[in-house]
Amino acid sequence: MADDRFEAHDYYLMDEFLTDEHKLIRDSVRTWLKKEVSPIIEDYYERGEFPHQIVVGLGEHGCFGPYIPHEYGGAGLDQIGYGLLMQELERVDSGVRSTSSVQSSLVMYPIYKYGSEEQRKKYLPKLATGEMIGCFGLTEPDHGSNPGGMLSNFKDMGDHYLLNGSKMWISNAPFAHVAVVWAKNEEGRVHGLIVERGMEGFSTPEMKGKHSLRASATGELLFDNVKVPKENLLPGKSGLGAPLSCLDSARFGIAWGAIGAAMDCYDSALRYAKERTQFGKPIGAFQLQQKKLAEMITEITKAQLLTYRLGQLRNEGRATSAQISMAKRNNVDMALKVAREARQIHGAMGISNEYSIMRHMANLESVVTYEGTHDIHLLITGMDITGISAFK
Ligand code: TGC
Ligand code: FAD
Repeated sequence: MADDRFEAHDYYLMDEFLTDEHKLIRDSVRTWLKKEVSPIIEDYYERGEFPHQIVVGLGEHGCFGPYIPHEYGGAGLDQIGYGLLMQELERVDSGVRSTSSVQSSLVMYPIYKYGSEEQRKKYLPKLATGEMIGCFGLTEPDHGSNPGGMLSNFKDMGDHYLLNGSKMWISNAPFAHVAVVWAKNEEGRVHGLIVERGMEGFSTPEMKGKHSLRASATGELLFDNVKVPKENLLPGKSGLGAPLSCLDSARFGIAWGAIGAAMDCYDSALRYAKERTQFGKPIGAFQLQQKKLAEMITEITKAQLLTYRLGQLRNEGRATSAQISMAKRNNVDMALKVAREARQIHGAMGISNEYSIMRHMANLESVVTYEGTHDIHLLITGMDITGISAFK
């Protein structure tokens, strides 16, 4: 995507709902991404590497802890401002948005919400600038959709905790300085622990061979009798609800991010349909291509409306977890469908790395699975409307 010609599409004039601050932060990160990230992202994706040089810029544009208060180094934005940042990042690459989601909602948020004042002061300002990178360990080799079955555990040894177990599929793990790790105590209650790189018995091997999210690093977290200082336990909340509440915040960001990926695919397909000629006409003149484009912008617009309203509810503290699940599920599914249609409009060029479409499509296969799969979010809606859990 060396030549980033993206133009945003706002079919229902949603910009009129945004404040000047919203537009300023969105436009500023968009300009930076076009200049600094779009030209390099394809290359990093192909090499399967995270572009570390963008970390400082992500911090400067408020992408680490967008809604964390200024006093802890965050950008102090509302939920719609946070959502707009995620939309812009994922417009360029889901892996870039992932890095920001994990740092913001899965590392900074639990430390801010459930950490002690000492933990907030120690970690949050460095995480906000990117001087420190974090990761979030919930998933285990045998416990993905069912994190409540986790086996990672810790014992109280008097002056420290002893942590054992393993986590898998952890974004940012290979280079993270800190990990927020969820493990059970001797009574089987889930707690969050801050584990730091360098602690004896803690390792983070990288997972290779991904065909998706290649510009984001993924790894394991292995704990072999790791001595964790007692002051590293998050004191504010225990139980599975603690990590799941962090997921609410990250899933909300993904709902916005997926719109960004869809907008990029649609924008590229619309331009291509007007420029590419077959049978003596632009392909955009054919009804079949118009149908695809019209359905894409309809679905993008519906997702924008759903997500903006969810942002309002989040700002008022009224959004439910089930509402967030609906938006995450709908928008990622929508983005995948838009990506597939956009690829077809580009014909053979759609599979080329001259366009971002195949990269978005492959990335979205991770996004539709992580932070709760497509099926799990449907079952959360089912449980919410019937009052009956299909999980147990
Ligand atoms: P269940 O019995 O329903 O709930 C256990 C306790 O948790 C509470 N709870 C929530 N609290 C806050 N927010 C939510 N979203 C919550 N959902 C449930 C619930 O009230 C209960 O509290 P209490 O006090 O009664 O104990 O739990 P369950 O074992 O039946 O499982 C429910 C299920 C399947 C919905 C849940 O476990 C789930 O969401 N599974 C999906 C797992 C998942 O999303 N993993 C994500 C890992 S992190 C990740 O993917 C990062 S990708 C990062 C990137 O690169 O962007
Ligand atoms: P499984 O739970 O084994 O599910 C397999 C299939 O069974 C799915 O289709 C699922 O929908 C279906 N299924 C499962 N249970 C049910 C049910 N009750 N009813 C109907 N169908 C069901 N995790 C972290 O903790 N931190 C991270 O930073 C992180 N980053 C990730 C990055 C990437 C690139 C990827 C791919 C994953 C990441 N994950 C992370 C893990 C992710 O959250 C899990 O992959 C996800 O929760 C699904 O778990 P699983 O892969 O074990 O699938």
